Amino acid sequence: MKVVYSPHHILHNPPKEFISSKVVAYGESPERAELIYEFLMDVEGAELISAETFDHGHFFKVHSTEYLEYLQTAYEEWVAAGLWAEGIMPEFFPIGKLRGHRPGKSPEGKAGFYMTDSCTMIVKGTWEAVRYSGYTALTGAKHLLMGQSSVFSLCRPPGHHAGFDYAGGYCFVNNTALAAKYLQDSGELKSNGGVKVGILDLDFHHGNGTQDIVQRLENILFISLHGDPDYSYPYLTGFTSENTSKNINFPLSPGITDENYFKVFCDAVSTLQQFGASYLVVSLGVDTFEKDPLGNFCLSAKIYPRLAEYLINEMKVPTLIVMEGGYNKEFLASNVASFLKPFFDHQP
Ligand code: SP5
Ligand code: ZN
Repeated sequence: MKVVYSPHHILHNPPKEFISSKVVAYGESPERAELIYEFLMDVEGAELISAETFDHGHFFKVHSTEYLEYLQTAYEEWVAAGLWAEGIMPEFFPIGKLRGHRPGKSPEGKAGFYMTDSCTMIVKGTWEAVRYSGYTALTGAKHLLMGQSSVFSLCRPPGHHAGFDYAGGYCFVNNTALAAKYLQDSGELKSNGGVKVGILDLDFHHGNGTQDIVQRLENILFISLHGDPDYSYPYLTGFTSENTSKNINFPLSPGITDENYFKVFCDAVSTLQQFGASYLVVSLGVDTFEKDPLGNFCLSAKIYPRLAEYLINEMKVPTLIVMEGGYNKEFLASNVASFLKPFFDHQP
């Protein structure tokens, strides 16, 4: 099975984040992707390939023009204005009436307009890393269209908290949405008909950005299993009250164990089957693991191959797996590899 990777992610290495009222080392580090990459190098069945570049037109289908321009120019503007050269962290979070309708001209105003939290920082190399993370997802999607039954896109930075016009939760470009839209458009060209794409988000956190983007698209169903937002980031989204014909949220209680999680997972898969997805994109986060520092679930390492096996046997559609979160460095790579193992073994 092909595993797509690009070393450009190391250019995105923010020094710190502000979390729970404390300044701490940035939790989403280059080491994360490196650990997974190095682990997979020794796994039989993993064929490592490099990301190709793509036309930026694909990015504009899931993000606003103004927001993408912001990502490309923000750091230079920030430094030119004499602000902190290490990176951009918003100091101002405009809500309601304060938000206005335009970002204005100041770098501070733009940061507040386009960024949702203080655990996400834009540094000098962020755009370069982010666009290659998008290319990594697109390369994976391209290989599915070329006939692969499954591909793993080792994206970093992650993407599922990035909305149509905002960054947040360590995410800037929504890699999963980008790949889903690309699969749909290119799949339509191939088949001359409407192509449905299912997105299954297994990261511990609600994929608020993906939810935001799919509302603007057709024939994509987004299903997310995540920690109940009454206890977990992103706190204000991920409730069942947000469900539409385009997204279904499954908020789950702190401490949930393998059996209860698996039951909900089976319901989610059955809904995707009824929807009739021709392609599946999995937003894979292993911050659902019992020892993850950001999650509060009690899932064991054994759940991951079980989930993958079930997806393969039940969905039977080409599947792209896109990397999202997971922060326990001791178990990150092995948990990702355990999820991928059934896909490696099922290659025709
Ligand atoms: C992609 C992804 O997984 N992004 C997650 C961003 C979460 N950032 C804020 C986390 C706040 C966690 N506080 C929990 C402390 C538990 N000990
Ligand atoms: Zn997460």
